[in-house]
Order: sequence, then C-alpha cells, then structure tokens
Amino acid sequence: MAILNILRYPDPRLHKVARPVTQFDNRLAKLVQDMAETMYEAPGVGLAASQVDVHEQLVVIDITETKDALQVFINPEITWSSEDKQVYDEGCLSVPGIYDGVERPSKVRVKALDLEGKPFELEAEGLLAVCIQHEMDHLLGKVFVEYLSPLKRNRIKSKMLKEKAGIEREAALRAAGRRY
Ligand code: GNR
Ligand code: NI
Repeated sequence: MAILNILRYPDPRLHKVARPVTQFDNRLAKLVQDMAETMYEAPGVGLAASQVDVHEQLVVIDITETKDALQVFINPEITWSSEDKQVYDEGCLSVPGIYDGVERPSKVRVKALDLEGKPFELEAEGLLAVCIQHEMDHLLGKVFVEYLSPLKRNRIKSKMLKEKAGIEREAALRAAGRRY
C-alpha cells in the first residue's frame, strides 16, 4: 500500500485525456488499492487516476461517513442524465481549500467495469451523482474550476501558484537546514 502524490491545479498533467483500461491484472488491483488509500488519507470522497498522474479511465469513490463502501469504476460511461439539474458546492483534492457551486444533471446512469472487468450499471443521485460526474471530468482532463467564471478561475490559479511557491520554498529551506 502506498499514498500517491496528488497533482495540484494548474498542473498541465491534469488536462491529459485518460485512455481505457485494457488489462485487469495485479498491477490494476494494486493501483486501485493505492488510490483508495490516498483518497481515504486525504480525506476525500473520490479520486480519479488522472489526479495521481495515471492517465487511465479509473475512478474510486466512497461517499459514506464510515469509509467502508469503496466503489470502483473502470472505463465509466454516462448512459443517461436527467433533465433536471442541481447546484452543489464542489471541492477537489487537486484544488485544496477551494469550494464553489457547480450545476450538473441531478441524476445519472453510469455503466462501468469492476476490478474483474465485469460490466455493471447503476443510477446515482445526490452526492454520488455529483462525484461520478466530477471524477469523469478528471478523466477527460477537466477540473471543476473550469465551470467557474474566468475571473474566479484566474484568482484560484494565482492562489494555487502562490501556495506552490511557498511549498517549494519551505522544502528548499528544510533541505538547506539539513545540510548545516
Ligand atoms: O473529496 C471530494 N469532495 C467533493 C465534494 C463535492 C464535490 C465533489 C467532490 S470530489 C472531491 C475529491 C476529488 O477531488 N475528486 O476528484
Ligand atoms: Ni477532483
């Protein structure tokens, strides 16, 4: 088991389009384990492989408070979405500290494969519907801030870049400290 590094917006790698999974092997099982561990540790309710720099169509979700109901979606496809929409205050592990309203279909049907490569289909509403759509956007290289106004997005981008500079500065100071 391992905690994976989560890419932070505006990292260009977050905009790569994921390719379908074709091999249902031990490497895939291990990746799912590591993604689940990374999501729980963060903590978050979902994680797309794109966020850990693996550009394959793989998503893990657990929306329970008890964190004991992991859902794995491989090569997911939305087969139906409702006409009615809901606005949900979204956050993202790749954009820490930022929350804003995003409007999406309130219900979706999703078809996907499980870890064994077996197809399943389910209908989701509420937070699960939001999460599935948010994660599937990641697989297409899309981050939720792209639904916000250019003004808000640019403010978020600046804030993230400032934080990144701060993090890198602290890391450099820590490294220097170890040398003296
Ligand atoms: O942990 C997460 N919470 C969340 C809250 C509202 C809408 C979407 C999400 S997904 C997010 C984890 C994440 O970044 N997944 O890509
Ligand atoms: Ni996200």
